[in-house]
Amino acid sequence: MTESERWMRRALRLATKGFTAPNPMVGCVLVRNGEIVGEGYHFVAGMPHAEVNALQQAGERARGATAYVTLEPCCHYGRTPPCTKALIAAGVRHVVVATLDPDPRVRGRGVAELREAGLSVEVGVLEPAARALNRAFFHFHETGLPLITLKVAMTLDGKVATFTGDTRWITGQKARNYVHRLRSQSGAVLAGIGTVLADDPRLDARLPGRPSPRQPLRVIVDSHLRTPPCCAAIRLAQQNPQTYPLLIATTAPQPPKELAGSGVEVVTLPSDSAGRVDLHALTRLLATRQIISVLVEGGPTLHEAFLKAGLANRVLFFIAPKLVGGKSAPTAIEGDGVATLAEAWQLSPFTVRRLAPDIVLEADVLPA
Ligand code: AOF
Ligand code: ZN
Repeated sequence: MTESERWMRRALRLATKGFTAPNPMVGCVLVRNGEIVGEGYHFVAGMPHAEVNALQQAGERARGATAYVTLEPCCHYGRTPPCTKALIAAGVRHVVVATLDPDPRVRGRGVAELREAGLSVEVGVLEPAARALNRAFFHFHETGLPLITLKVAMTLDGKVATFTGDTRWITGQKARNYVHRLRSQSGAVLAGIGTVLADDPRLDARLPGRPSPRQPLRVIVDSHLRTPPCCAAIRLAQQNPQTYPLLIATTAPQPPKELAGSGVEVVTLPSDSAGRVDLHALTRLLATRQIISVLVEGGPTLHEAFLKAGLANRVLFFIAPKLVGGKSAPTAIEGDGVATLAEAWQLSPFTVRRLAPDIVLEADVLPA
């Protein structure tokens, strides 16, 4: 590993501390004479960028330093001023960038501006890792759609509930904490009406040791508006609609009176051929709201509908070392399924992570 790669690896690690959607996670390390003089990361959208935090820590010591940044420094006025100007003003001499920024407001112009100001810029150090870190951000700016992940928590025999409907809990504490972290990093968390009626989920992010983590947009896919007005997800929105926004996606033309003024947004969307919410229309709607990643938390009918619509990009299966059996106990993916193995949704090879006692399997859904 070269010296540049070592510093970049440190910057990548720092970046993962952020909860930045719809912004990318970015880390920055400032090095002078082989020593770190400042480092920082982007914590949450609307707050200063990684470079600005690192520069603030370095103060005068940034003069003549090399900046290792996991993403091309921005050159636009967004929620915050451009990082290029801050780096130039601080007297940074060299900038090492892992990958260019796909945001149309930047796209190479950040690097060009730094070079015009006389800084030397190197691009491409640990690029694959930097792209993987912000996969949703790249996916969104390259396709115009959010990255959609199907999340399942199941027993080893593929059940997501017992035959009586018991679901609490299938996986252990570590796996559940991990899911809350994912929720906090996701643009939106989705659940189908079946799951809302069966489990009454809050769909918020709760992180141990963090009293007010960033919250995703919560979405209930409810074709015929059966969401009970007193369910936990709605109560949360009523208490604090700014922090806990809730959107109900339906095909029903008229939102019921009970929901008016409750802090819940009801959106009527076109229906698919089965009379359910058209998931393409829903995905496009989320994209217009700058939702770059969506965690679909079930249930099994909604998961199958996302696969059938060709919209699911990846699957994340938490598998608990438990067996529950029961031919009527629901499994991870339901709907009608496919008739033959030739029609099966093909996945990439798994990556495996242990969150004892559970395991997590992750794979991409390959295009049909
Ligand atoms: C950087 N460093 O740490 C981040 C960058 O609304 P704003 O002002 O926060 O701008 C968001 C855009 O800035 C985002 O889409 C991406 O292009 C860039 N993010 N750039 O130089 C950072 N988070
Ligand atoms: Zn910036």
